Amino acid sequence: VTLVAVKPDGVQRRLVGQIIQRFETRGFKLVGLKMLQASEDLLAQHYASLNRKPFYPSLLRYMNSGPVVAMVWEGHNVVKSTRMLVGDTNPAEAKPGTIRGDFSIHISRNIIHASDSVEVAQAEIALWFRRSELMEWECCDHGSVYQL
Ligand code: IDP
Repeated sequence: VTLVAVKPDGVQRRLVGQIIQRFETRGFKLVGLKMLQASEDLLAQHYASLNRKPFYPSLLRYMNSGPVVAMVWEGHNVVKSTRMLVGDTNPAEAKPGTIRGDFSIHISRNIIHASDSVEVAQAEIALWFRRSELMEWECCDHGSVYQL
């Protein structure tokens, strides 16, 4: 499982539907979804590893500037595959066909977050979601997406 969040610029630009569609059509399973205004406390924990970067204060202001849509996606190799779907952190380096490469231009407004390792994903999901907000369900097309 991995954490994905449409950042405030992605919500403002009405890209939520297109972003969800990319994960659904790929075959991943949605197990958590909510819209929220991220608190400064949540964001400080989420971006703790970046707190010495010069862009950190503006990053927190950006992420706190409006609602975000947080999601948890499940599937084979989902952390790595999601990073590939999302594209490079800097949209100028992100390939066309990736979410950042198709929908964004500047690193400070790159529209989406995705966990960058399995360990980080576990910690981020625990930070953003309660256990009761995560659904366990069977996709009826499981045998068509994966080898039986
Ligand atoms: P990631 O989001 O691809 O995992 P990180 O290096 O963890 O990339 O950076 C977190 C977020 O901080 C980026 O998605 C971007 O919004 C912002 N950021 C990273 N580097 C810069 C920068 O040089 N200028 C402005 N914002 C940046």
